[in-house]
Amino acid sequence: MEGKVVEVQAAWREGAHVDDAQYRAMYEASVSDPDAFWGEHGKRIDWMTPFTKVKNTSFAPGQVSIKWFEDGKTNVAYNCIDRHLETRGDQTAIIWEGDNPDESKHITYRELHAQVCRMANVLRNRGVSKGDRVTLYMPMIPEAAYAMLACARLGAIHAIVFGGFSPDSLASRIQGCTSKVVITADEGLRGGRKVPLKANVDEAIKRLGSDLVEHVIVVRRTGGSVAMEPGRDVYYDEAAEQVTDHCPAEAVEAEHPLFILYTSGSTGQPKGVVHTTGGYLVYASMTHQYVFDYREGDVYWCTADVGWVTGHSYIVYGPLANGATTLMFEGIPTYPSTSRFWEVVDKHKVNIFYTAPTAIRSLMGGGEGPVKKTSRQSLRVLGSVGEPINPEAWEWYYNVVGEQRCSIVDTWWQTETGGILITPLPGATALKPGSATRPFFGVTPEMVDAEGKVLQGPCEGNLCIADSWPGQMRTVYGDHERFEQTYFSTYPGKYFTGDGARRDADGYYWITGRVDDVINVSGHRMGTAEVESSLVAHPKVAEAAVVGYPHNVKGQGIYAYVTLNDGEEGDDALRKELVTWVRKDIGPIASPDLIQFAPGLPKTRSGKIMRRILRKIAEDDFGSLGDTSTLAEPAVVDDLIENRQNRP
Ligand code: 6R9
Repeated sequence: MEGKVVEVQAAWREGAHVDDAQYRAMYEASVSDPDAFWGEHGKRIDWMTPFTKVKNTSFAPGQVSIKWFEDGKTNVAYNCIDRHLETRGDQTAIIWEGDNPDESKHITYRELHAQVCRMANVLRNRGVSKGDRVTLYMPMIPEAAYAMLACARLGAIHAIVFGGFSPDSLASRIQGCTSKVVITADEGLRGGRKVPLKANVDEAIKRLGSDLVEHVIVVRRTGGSVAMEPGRDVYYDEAAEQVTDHCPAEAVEAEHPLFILYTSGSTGQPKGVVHTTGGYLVYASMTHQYVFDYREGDVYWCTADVGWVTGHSYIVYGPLANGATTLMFEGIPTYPSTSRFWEVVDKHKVNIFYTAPTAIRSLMGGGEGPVKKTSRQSLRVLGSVGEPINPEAWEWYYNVVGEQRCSIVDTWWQTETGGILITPLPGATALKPGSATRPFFGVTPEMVDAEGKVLQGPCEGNLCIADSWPGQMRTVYGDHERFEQTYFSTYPGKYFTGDGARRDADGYYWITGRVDDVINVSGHRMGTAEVESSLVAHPKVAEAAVVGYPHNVKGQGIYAYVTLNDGEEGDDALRKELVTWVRKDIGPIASPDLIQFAPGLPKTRSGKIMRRILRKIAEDDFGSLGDTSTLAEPAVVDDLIENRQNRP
């Protein structure tokens, strides 16, 4: 094989779900006859009405339509809870580890059932029924999972908004899916600091300026005092006392929406990605089992937040559908110390650990000491997700955290894909540091050049997927045309991921990052257009262009070029003001890292900003600007280089 290879260890193969030969045989079967393959694996979940049709999908221009198991009926909460009660009612479903290391609790499947039924009844008493949208703006507490599953139980559609988003961002998402009910907490707690969730909800509702939101359900987390609007707001514990812990799970069609999750793209406002019931759950549970080589009795921990897709598929739905014990962590990797992750691993004897490269890189900065003082003997599989993992971070994860004993799964996927698409399998795949390796069952990657020509063999190009898989998003909420336009029009007949990749001689994929105007900051997606529109909304700003640049810890940082209105002075005070402005407007994850005041931006004669040049200057790589002959005013480039902000 080409390049550095870490072979599958005998210990990883022992007891694993598949070895290399089995992977190859199953992969071949999955792509040569998807109906037969998924017809079989579709039965891994329980159906109230069994399906007879399996795959009915089209990527054809103008008629994109994706349906899986369409005549079956099931319920996601039933599959994640009820079906386990007989065999594992007393097994821990969720281990909750609080921000404060002295706080943790175990919730059994039986307790989970009672809690979810209660939450469902509280929702039902407030008029929530099948198809209604419910917005969740929650900290990482068990009630977040209860709320997700309670919606699923009723056939209601949850739309989670990450707790780090601003009131404005929250307002536009509540509006986007017209939620009449919002579930939140008084305050969140992260790294010892309080997050004013309820106050943000109040502010968001004020900005909506309508009576769209009829009910706000407030879980008491810190007990901090918050304003409660009579008739609209209710404390969850008080409402829960009024209802029973019995609530039937509603059988819904396989294609009934399970959730909406907003995500950034290269243009416009965030899109509401829609995932449905049957195919999503089959895919989330199957990938969870095979990718992490999940085994009966394992303690599994994914450090994501439920506000992101990773939290949906790999904290809640995949693991619980598999009857696993899933750990939910409220805190951050560096509180109270940089040993926290590993202390939690030891405390709860975690076997499978799944985190993001940005967390690994930030902990790497603290050296081996904080890791070495913990045991980590329980660990068997280490996962990575969210952005390309650089080989140095991979090696550190493998050598220091896993002591060369644990397999590493670098899992490539997206909000849109519902579950993992390209990944090693622990017992099957020889690893290459920095490569997401090979496609999961049923996934057909295709590399195309800029003209859409399909490339063969080793190559570099744009990553597409040729055919549908069960976990794929079905539409953009309320805008199917935008769905087709965004994902199926660049290379007609294919799903375009927005990522660039390299395929090596062994058929391994190396994701190189986004090829569109999306930047990836600490594993979080940000559209450059969103940050730009926030900046230009500032009264002193005339124009703005935002690009990503390499950042040691975050992967990419946000670099903003800002042109001020005539007469305005660009100084450090204004830089600070603009950072605060964007934080308030979108949320802390959108804060620009570097701001360069620019008298002019490089534009073509037709007025298009040449981002390629801006990216190069932000990368401090202006020796190779390429062709600048089409610029309207070539002189602006000299000024940009002269005043660049990213200097070693
Ligand atoms: C699950 C998730 C998706 C984008 C995706 C890609 C990047 C995610 C990656 C990876 C390289 C990996 N990405 N995992 N790049 N290797 N293992 O992160 O979803 O927030 O929608 O982001 O993240 O660029 O297109 P989402």
